[in-house]
Amino acid sequence: MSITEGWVGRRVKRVEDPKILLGRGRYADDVTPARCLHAAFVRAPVAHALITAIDVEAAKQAPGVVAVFTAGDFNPMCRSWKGLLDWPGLVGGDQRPLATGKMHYVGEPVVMVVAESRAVAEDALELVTLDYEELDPVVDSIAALDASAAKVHDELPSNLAFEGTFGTGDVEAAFAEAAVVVETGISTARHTAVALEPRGVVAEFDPSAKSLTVRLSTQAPHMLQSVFAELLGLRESNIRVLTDEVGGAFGMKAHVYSDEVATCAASILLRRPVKWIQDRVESLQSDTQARDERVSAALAVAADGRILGMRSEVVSDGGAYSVYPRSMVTEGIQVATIMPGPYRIPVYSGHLRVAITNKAPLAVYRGVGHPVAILAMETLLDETARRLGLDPAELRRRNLIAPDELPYTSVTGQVYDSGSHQESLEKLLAMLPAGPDLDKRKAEARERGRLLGVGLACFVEVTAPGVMFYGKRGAPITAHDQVEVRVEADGSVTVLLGTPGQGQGLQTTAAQVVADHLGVSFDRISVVSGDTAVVPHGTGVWASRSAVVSSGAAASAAREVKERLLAIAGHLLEVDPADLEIGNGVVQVAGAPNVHLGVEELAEVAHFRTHRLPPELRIGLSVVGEYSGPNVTFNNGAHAAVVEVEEDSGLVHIVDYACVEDCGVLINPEIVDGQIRGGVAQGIGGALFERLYYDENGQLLTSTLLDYLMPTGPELPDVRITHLETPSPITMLGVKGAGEAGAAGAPAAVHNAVNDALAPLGARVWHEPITPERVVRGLDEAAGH
Ligand code: SMO
Repeated sequence: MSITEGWVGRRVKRVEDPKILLGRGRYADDVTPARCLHAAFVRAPVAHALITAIDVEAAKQAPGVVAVFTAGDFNPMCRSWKGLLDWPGLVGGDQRPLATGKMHYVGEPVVMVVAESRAVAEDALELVTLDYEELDPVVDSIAALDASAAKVHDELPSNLAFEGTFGTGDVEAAFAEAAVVVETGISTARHTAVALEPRGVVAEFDPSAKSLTVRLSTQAPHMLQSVFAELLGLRESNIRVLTDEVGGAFGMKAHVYSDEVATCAASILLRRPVKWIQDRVESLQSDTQARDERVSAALAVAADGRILGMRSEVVSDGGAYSVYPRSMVTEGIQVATIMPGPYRIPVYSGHLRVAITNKAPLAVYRGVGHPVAILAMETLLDETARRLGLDPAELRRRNLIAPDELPYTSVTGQVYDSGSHQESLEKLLAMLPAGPDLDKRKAEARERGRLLGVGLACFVEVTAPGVMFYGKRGAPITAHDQVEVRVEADGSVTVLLGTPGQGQGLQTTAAQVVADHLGVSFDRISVVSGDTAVVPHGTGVWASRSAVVSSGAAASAAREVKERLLAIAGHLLEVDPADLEIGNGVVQVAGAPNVHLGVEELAEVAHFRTHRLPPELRIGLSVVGEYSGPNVTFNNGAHAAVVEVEEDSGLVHIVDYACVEDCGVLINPEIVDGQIRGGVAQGIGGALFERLYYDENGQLLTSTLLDYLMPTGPELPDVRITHLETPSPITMLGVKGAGEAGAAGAPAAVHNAVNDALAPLGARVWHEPITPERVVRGLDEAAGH
């Protein structure tokens, strides 16, 4: 019973924005405690080498330098770490604050200089002499798996971190009976998050209390509280992790980093605050990277276009270390298991190998495997449609899961709880040019020297995974969230989020949910997050989970506070609380609106005039609610790109972008739109621009933003969005995750559009990013030059 205005579903403006827009946001670098020291790192200049000697004496003597640390200083006080989820056979090399014995990738921290200022610390880096003996670099993921390859970690049997096969059924038989077998091979290039705010940490050890306060640009403060305690041997309750604004994270800030642990260790040893703020070169060299995947895949198809079976071969380049705690295999496993997507695929076998190489560690990045899996599947479908002479939309229509098949268990065991797979495609097609109109546009483009193409991509996306995902596999990552809802003495409401709001609008959406479930106005609610000493537990922002899980926790806390308000009001009004209703901050007798009390009056009584209440009444207007979320809930979507390819230069222009997204109940469509647009931009970056280029020696050639191309405003299309709202039957509010969907669908939609443009000339491209050079080469090969 509620007479609320219904804040959920509204395009409420984000409460986070005024602060950020006015330059009052607080990022890691905005806080400098008294007596703070500043750190800089000597990083590995080569990919693979034995460290033979390090001479730090000259650096130590430099004026203003306080300390120079090498591995031996930190190793006795800090445990090594590696991300080993409980996947059979998964191995990884030990990671430490500073390179120990060997250097494993360009950019690995080797020596830490701590000084009175950052400038002094950086200057002193030049005074460190690092001697090393180069080893054979392991750069190519397939060559890395060869028995003759040098080993990245001497203590491991080989460079194979993990091998597994996913899927079920008699794949051989399906291929034997197929009318057509279509095979493709695609690859995506290693890229990285390029957060506007680079990583940064301010560590402050208090030796008297043995407490450590860490201000950190992270998406998982509570996880890092656990991990810092574990690694540094401190009591977890003595560790406080603070994060306010986070200028971009996207999965990249969900791990333990050597340089960040080193900064904490330095503060402990020096008993002074130590700050380290990353620069852009360090970001491109040492942030976790992603999407370094090669996939070959094949479909067995009946003459009418029905898919009979599928197989795939995935080689994932995991880089040098298995990041802690998520490991280096999450992306590869997602690629192999998500590939069947929204299609009815009876049998499937996906074989995955993850290689260890001398590159920066591979980890999760917005979409985690989805962009690659969807690219493999969707390019294969388009190729199949061409082979069968079928319209690509029609081929999809014949294979998409139908409403009456839901819930649907995929061939890799994923349960799609609900969705609108067919409807999404139809709604998308209605947004696109087709038939004679499309033919006309293609002909008109051709007159301008451009090839016009349309590409589709349909997908499902894993969101809000539960404890089975990381917890059951042994990682110190919780899956549930807590939210505290507190009515203050004046009737205003404070909401304390366990999971931090950090740019994705979580504070706004939490306030909308609390407004509805508590029965107060949105404008009376303040939201606090990002301080582990203040807020209840929350696992953090990852896997499109925070709106799903946090909103459940917020709703359950708000409902309990509402019950308490109604009980107090019932006593004061001498009516049965069951006859009361609450909305917009007013409690009234149902059907008798003149008998009412404001929440501020109730709050005043509950705080200061408790003599008016019977002792058995719960007077605390502060409740921590929790929600574990579902095992997993799947969103679905369909994206389309319209591109024009310059025939002479190979340059790709995206002239239109349309998508249909179904993330269940929309808490705030404006915020979801923003999430989709940002994700699409990153997906387009992967499709057309972004590539961390390691040369044959493992040297990173793209360590500035002059070399590492990213899409900017002029390269990005307007994104037209249609929402469908199929509520999840298994989440508390029917909400599904939305944060990664844009990045998931865009690479495939753009890629298919380019190949649709090139196909009339017999050309294709298979590798991302689709650079002009690759397009021209494709056209040249097709023309037989
Ligand atoms: S890439 Mo996400 O933060 O799981």
